[in-house]
Amino acid sequence: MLALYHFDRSTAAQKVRLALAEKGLAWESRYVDPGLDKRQQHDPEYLKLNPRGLVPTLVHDGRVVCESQIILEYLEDVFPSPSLRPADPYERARMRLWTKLIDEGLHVDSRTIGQCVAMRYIMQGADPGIVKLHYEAMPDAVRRENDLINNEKGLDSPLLPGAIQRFRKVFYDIELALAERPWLAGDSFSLADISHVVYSSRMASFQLGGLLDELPRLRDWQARIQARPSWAEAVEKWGDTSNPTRVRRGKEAFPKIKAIWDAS
Ligand SMILES: N[C@@H](CCC(=O)N[C@@H](CS)C(=O)NCC(=O)O)C(=O)O
Repeated sequence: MLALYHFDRSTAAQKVRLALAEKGLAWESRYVDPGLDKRQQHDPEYLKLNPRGLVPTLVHDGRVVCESQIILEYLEDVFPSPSLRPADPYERARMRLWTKLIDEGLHVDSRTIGQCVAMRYIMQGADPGIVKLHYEAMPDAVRRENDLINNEKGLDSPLLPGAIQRFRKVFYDIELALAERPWLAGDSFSLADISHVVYSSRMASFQLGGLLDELPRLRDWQARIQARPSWAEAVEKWGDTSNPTRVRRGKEAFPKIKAIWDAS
């Protein structure tokens, strides 16, 4: 039996749900509510499964697997068909060069952008005592320190330009790769595509999709993935919600983010 601890808009959870949907696997949902009034990711019982207090966590026949990129590979090893890893070892290596980027910083960069653009306003609007409790309980020190800087400085955060520059570089690399082949790792849709598309699509939910207008192949690739049945099942059904704060603050932030992007 497969159970997934996750929440709706989490990019890391979206990846795993996409892989599960592509493979047609049945799974039980264990929803972890990250709302400031619940913070279920910090529940002691959940921390026993995932000591970093993050989603997703997969439990397969009682065995716990954390970290979305590791979960993707685990699912591939245990449920190899249909395959989301190229058969050719060279293409497989190429796939892993792409997926490696996520844990080298891209996921953290995505959080920085979201926090500076919109999430800081949610924190600012909340009861300061609850926000304090939230950060005191957060086990991941890097995430906590980044958030505190980003919440305070917003679009002037020293962490923001680097995050945007790194995304711009990866998106341009994707554009170049797609000039030669239909999918990131080669001829077949793979974990590389799943791992990256959740970040490019997240740009739109922060009203930053316009940054991608200059990348037509990336846009086409994203549209091809979003047309797959797995997207409706794994992402849309759960709601990659563009809530009013994200929409309003994203629109306000766009000119400044675009200026950093253009200067990169
Ligand atoms: N490296 C981890 C990152 C997971 C992660 O950042 N999860 C976020 C949602 S995308 C989360 O649980 N956030 C809750 C929090 O920060 O308290 C993975 O890939 O699984």
